[in-house]
Amino acid sequence: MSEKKTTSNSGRRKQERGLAPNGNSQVATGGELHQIAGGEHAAITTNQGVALSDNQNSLRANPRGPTLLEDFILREKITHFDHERIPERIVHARATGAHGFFELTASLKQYTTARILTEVGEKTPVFTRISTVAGGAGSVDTPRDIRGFAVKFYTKEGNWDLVGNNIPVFFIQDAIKFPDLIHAVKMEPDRGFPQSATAHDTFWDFISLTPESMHTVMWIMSDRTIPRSLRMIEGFGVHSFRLINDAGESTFVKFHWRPKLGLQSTIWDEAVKISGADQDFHRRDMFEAIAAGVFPEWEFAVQLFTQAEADRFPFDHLDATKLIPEELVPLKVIGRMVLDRWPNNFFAETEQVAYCPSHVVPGIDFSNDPLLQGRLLSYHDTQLSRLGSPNFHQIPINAPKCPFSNQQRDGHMQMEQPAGRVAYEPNSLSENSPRETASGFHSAAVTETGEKSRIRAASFADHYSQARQFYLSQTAYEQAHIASALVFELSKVEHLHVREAMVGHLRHIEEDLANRVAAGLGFDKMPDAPVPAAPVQELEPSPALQVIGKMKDTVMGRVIGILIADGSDGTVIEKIKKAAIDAGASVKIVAPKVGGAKLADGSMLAADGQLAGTPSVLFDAVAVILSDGGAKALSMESAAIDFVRDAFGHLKAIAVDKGGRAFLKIANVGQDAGVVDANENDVFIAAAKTRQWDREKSIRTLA
Ligand code: HDE
Repeated sequence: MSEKKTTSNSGRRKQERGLAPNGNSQVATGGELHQIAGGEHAAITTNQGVALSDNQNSLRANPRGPTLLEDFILREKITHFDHERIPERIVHARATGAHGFFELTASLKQYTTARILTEVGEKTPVFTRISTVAGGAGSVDTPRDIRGFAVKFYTKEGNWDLVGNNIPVFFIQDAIKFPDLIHAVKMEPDRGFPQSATAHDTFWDFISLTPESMHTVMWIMSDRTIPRSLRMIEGFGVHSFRLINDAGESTFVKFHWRPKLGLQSTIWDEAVKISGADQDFHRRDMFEAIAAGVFPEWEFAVQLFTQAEADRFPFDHLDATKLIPEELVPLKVIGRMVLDRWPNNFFAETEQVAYCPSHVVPGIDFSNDPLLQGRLLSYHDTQLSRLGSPNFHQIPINAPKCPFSNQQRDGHMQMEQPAGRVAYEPNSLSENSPRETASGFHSAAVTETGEKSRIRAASFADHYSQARQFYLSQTAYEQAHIASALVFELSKVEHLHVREAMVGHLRHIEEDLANRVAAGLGFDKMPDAPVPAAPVQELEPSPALQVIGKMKDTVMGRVIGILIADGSDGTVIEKIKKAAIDAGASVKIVAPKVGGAKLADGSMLAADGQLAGTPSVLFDAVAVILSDGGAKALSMESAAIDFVRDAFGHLKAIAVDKGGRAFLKIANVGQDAGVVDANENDVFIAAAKTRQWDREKSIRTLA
């Protein structure tokens, strides 16, 4: 074949369009810098540093002939691409992460030597990852699920990972049950569905046979598992940990995160619709908040207690299915965390970050909670398989920001090149190799006695008392949501005996709850309750366990959507917008066309969202500002009808002008105290701070 360069037909066509045959605006050769639109660019190279002259065409025997195996450029690019994915986390695969800082506001010097808890005013960098549990990495943000709340503190004394959840209790008491729990909740192995849902047979079958799960079941059926925003969830370390002071004394501690914006949840029907409208609802919300400089913030608080106090609790604090009510051991706020920087690269940071509960610093230690003890093994093991090397700590997101050094060597993807002949300790050959330090990590000196056995402590036997306490602590609205969630979930369970077994457990929690769920499931007789392992205790209700009770009287962090159309009154829109922004909310304009609407005064107002793609589920409250003509035009738009119906159905405040009110009528939407005059901005903002809870009974049958 001739060596002569040929130009293909497509090459000729590109040349006619002013492009080089390879598609670039100018040909780059031999690694020199070349010009394409946008300025000077370094030469694109292979991973060996060889500059590419053509990144658009593979090497072919002739322009229409077979591709040659010789093409190392093609092979390198495709092979790297083939290996781009690493195993996703078996749980907590779907997540949002951000950088920020932790600042201590009150010292715990009396209790611990951990510098991060003693140096008031010191700022420690953090990377926080908030996740769902059951779904895969590409699943939606808003299923009913627990949220993982993992914080890596890059302290001056090493990395401390506090790997918690947005719920203070867990399903099981012993780590050995975790693989079964997760296999039960994940998609069923024969059919590969459902993705990211507890509403299926295998989950409820396992739960119905695991009475210790009942407390967590109450939490997951509550609105805590359908949060409005990741900025509006609490976080809990769940287990008891120990703090150790300079005298070697230890104090038990539970860790808490409390959101500055208060707690807020969605309505179940709303969460379902958000999943369709914006799969990335929570990730986008966090991204937008950080981009706007409205940084997500949490208070950090501790509950501190001694062994003697723990001995008086009506439960065992080593049992992760139990919480310590705030009324029993008050929370002491000691710091705050602010997330102020979005990662540069999702994979490098949010995906590769490796949390391990075993990462603690001197002054912090573990309790004997058998669930925690199992986790101390699991996470490191998981990282070895996911990140593929014992050197995962060298990945920038995982590397401590303080000096670290030891005699561990080699392994896959070793980035360090330690010099010298000494790779052991102790040694006498090196003058500067790392040595032990007296102030280094010490475990709490605890005496352990007793017989080795596979026996659960009798103090772990009470499975219903705190479940009952949680249910009775809720407002009537929240109780109705719990009952309705149970009816929804169990209605998806095909096996009647599983539904019955669950209702049997509910009878120990609260007979009225069991009755409501049984009625919702259409039972004609009440199933028997199982024999409890320990009698149910009557515990004082704890209002701190509510969501509604912990909503803040604010619209900060909330979004108000204003639906407009051609002919809308710009003055009214502007006033609502100003009132909302002054109160700390953000505002989005929704119109039938993204280019905007022509207002009554003839000016154009651009939209932030096009009506069909921006339903009201994306907002906390809405305003409907329409001319009579606009209302009429929108009466033909199902997206507009759904907009107002859903806003009403999801108990949101709605501000309307004359046209807006007419449109509600067309859409057959009722009027109540939450539907306010668009000119009464204060009334609207006040209504937007909450949900119209009383409306719910008039529009939805709850269990
Ligand atoms: Fe986890 N858990 N877990 N877990 N967990 C993982 O580790 C495990 C438990 C939690 O954003 C895995 O790196 C066992 C309780 C969070 O990267 C894995 C047991 C709590 C995250 C693992 C538990 C959690 C994980 C999967 C029972 C709240 C995400 C990927 C003993 C206190 C961290 C990974 C992130 C992730 C094991 C129970 C929270 C498989 C064996 C209780 C927030 O190692």
